[in-house]
Amino acid sequence: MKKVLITGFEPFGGASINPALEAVKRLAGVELVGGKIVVCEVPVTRFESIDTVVNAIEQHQPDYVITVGQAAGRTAITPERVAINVDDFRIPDNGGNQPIDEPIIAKGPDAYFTTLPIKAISRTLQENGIPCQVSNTAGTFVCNHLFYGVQHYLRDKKIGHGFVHIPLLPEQDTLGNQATMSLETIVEGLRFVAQATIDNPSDMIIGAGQIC
Ligand code: PCA
Repeated sequence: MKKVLITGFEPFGGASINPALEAVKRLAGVELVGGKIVVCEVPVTRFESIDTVVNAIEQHQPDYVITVGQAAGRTAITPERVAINVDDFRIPDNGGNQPIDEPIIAKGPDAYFTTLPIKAISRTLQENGIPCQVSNTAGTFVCNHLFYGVQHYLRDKKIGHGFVHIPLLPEQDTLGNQATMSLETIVEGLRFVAQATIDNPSDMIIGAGQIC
């Protein structure tokens, strides 16, 4: 029986809702084939976000960790390929921090790749009718910060981890011109992300590259 820790960020930037938090509330305790989901809520604050997830990892001792955040403008569930060692915040985080071009870990490697099977995950969701594509940037705000920090903590441990961005919920699209996804589809999609992670100890070799 594998344990999958899925984490969701609280609202940020003056918003009252974050689909990541809404989704993890519904995923708490959900059974998978050969596994079970545990969850935790994460503050949108640099360093505190990493500490929160590291504490949850030490408490739950999961086999896999899937950190999740919202990405306005995304039209699909997007497993991230890479985390980079830089904080360049366009807006302050929930602690009022707004670093510009600061490393997350001084003298850390420039980047860490995901250790989740993102190609197999994308195929699984697509086959189940849920829009999904690999993303090659998690931005430079708290989502990338958490992705990098947790990868750094896990660098010598046998626990798979990756970050997944999800679209806005329909109720967040107050101007009616943004891409959205229903909470039901996001929850179902994240359940498939967890199941595909358990089912694919090594990733599939499937092209998912992009040409700029
Ligand atoms: N999205 C932000 C931070 C928290 C969240 O849900 C980001 O993409 O960095």
